[in-house]
Amino acid sequence: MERVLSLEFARVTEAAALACARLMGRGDKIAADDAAVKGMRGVFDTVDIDGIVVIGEGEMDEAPMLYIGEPVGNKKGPKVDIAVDPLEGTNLVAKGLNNAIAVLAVAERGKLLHAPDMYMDKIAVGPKAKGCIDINAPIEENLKNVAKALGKEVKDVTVIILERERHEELVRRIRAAGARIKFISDGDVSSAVSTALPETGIDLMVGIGGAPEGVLAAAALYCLGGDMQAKLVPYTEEEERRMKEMGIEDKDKVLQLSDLVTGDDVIFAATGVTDGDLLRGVRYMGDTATTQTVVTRSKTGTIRFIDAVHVLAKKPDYNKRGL
Ligand code: VTB
Repeated sequence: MERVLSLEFARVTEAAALACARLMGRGDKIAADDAAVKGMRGVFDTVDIDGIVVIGEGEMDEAPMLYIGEPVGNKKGPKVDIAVDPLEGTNLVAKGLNNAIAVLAVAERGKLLHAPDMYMDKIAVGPKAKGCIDINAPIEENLKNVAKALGKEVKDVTVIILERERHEELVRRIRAAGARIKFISDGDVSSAVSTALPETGIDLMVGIGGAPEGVLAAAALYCLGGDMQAKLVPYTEEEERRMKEMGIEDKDKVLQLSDLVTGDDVIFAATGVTDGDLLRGVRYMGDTATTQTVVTRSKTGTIRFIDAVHVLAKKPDYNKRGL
């Protein structure tokens, strides 16, 4: 992929964020998601790629846009696979809470796990703790190993985890081990990525979240030099069937970072919708709106934060009004 494409992908996530951020706090997560999808879809076709959505808004019959298998881009560029979540954290925007982002990842064709919409157990860390995690080991052991890799004690380690009943036992054990916990109500892509950026103060992400979100997080960690392991968690027979269809015979199979994403050229881009640990959200200044985006590319590992001022009068409608 041409390196200049990174900037194009930043434009795509910016468009999604601008389109849905107006709907912050309206209590309507469906409208917010729709707006983000339209914003993202609108810009994609101006990008010089021959892309296929492999992780998106759902199957073709469920989603009108950005469905799995949908071609995106103007076909004038490289053949790539694309994972998108135009609004990761629809509830967060609906309630005006922190950490909603618009996010995508791009890799060469066939290099992203085509994770279906089911749950995934995940553990993720930044570059300093790479190689020190084991999803099958007790959490106490992971905490010790991550603390050691980071040159601190377990009591100084901050773990980020989705606040869900299914994590009660895990939380009890993390507390007993003495580590710090930051709970999130949604948005485990941004939380996984935070582990790779020391200024966020987050050291370890654990717990069960969405599988598509897991692949997006893995793409970011792949670019940033972090680490992740995962296991699919199928709850129904249908999910089990879909897991097997993907060539994963056994739900206990540990997916390494390189099983989730691989290849020489992966790009990850995310724009803040609401303020968060990772990114500032969209701000409206009257005639303009500001966005903050992070873009990173596996080839170089450069992390670029892009602050943009958008002149709203010059934007297409779907970016102005959150339609
Ligand atoms: C997470 C989180 C998402 O779903 O993957 C979570 O990152 C997992 O599902 O923002 P449950 O909400 O069912 O626990 C979201 O919260 C929503 O897609």
